[in-house]
Amino acid sequence: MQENVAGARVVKAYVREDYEKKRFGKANQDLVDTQLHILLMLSYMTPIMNIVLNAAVVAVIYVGGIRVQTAGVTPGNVMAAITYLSYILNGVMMFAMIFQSVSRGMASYRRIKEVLDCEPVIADGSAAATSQKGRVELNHVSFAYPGGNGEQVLTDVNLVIEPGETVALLGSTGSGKTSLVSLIPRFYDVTDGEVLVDGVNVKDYKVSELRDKIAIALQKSELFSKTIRENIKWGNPEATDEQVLAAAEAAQATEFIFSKPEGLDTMVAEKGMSLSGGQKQRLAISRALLKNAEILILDDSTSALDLKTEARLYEALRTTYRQVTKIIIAQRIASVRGADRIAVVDNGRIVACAPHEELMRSCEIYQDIYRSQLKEGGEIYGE
Ligand code: TTP
Ligand code: MG
Repeated sequence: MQENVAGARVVKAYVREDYEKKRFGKANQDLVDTQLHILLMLSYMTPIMNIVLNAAVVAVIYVGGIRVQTAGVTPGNVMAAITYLSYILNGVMMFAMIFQSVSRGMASYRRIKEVLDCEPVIADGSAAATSQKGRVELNHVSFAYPGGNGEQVLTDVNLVIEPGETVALLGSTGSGKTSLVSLIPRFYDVTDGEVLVDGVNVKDYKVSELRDKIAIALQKSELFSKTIRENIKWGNPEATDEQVLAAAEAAQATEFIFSKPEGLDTMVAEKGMSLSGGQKQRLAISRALLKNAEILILDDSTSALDLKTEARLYEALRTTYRQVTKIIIAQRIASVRGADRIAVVDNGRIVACAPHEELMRSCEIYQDIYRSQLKEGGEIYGE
């Protein structure tokens, strides 16, 4: 149900209504079958119990009748025996009912306990504060997703990013860029090697302290059904309106915000449905900038912006947020050629990490990407 309601547009676009109806019907039928099976079993139980009870009563009357005639038992005794017998059998029947409830309860209890007992894998450490601000270091990092098929996503990654530096991650889709940056705020723990932020292993930080240092705009921007102002202030609830506007300005979002009649008070529909892809991305970047963290991570956050807007955004980052360490993931060379260094990610490895000009001279993969993008649109230089 939920999938179909949320994905209504896709279902309609691909004219899969009938297919989805059948799928839903099948799921429903499964439920009906199971319930029917249980009810059928239960409905056998009552008559069987009744037959047993009444057969027992008949037996008592039969045996009691003979005894009344031959052994001097009184009819009152036989009646009493019948009453006791039905009490006992009623008790047994009740017990069967309770047993059924208890076994259901036990099954539910086991499932609930599983959730309650679940220990968070990412536990707090106890690191002392350091004087460094915004240094990121990855030492021989290897990583595979927990619960995955054990496939190595990152292999022996080494990367040092100095405070204030802008490093871009460039690589084909699925090469592991998102996975690499999600190790920095410790969304996952590395399988091998270590990740250091400001010289301290991320495992030694209190998780909330570590994440306070990092602002991240995710690849798929999450917006809430609130006003634009509240959505941006998510990054820093205490921010004033001026700070909100400054962040939006740097993210090149003010223009579209003020083209709306209600400006910052414009309501955003659920999941940002009322905004275009690029508008959503710019709000997500505004939110990340407002957090004012030491490290800023933009995961493919400008993919829906045109090159001019993107260039203005990076210019603002360079000037206004000069001291912030910036890690920028992008697909287009035009987006990242101004970065201090570009790390080329290929199949879970960093194959080269240098400024644009040097990569153009020495890195074959980079040259390949450059050529393919030049062919597609010739927009390599942005402006
Ligand atoms: P990503 O790190 O998501 O690759 P990417 O960010 O470079 O790709 P894109 O440009 O499209 O954003 O994925 C690397 C591999 O990890 C990929 O094979 C899929 C796998 N993976 C998981 O198994 N679980 C996950 O939660 C994610 C995000 C990726
Ligand atoms: Mg990604």
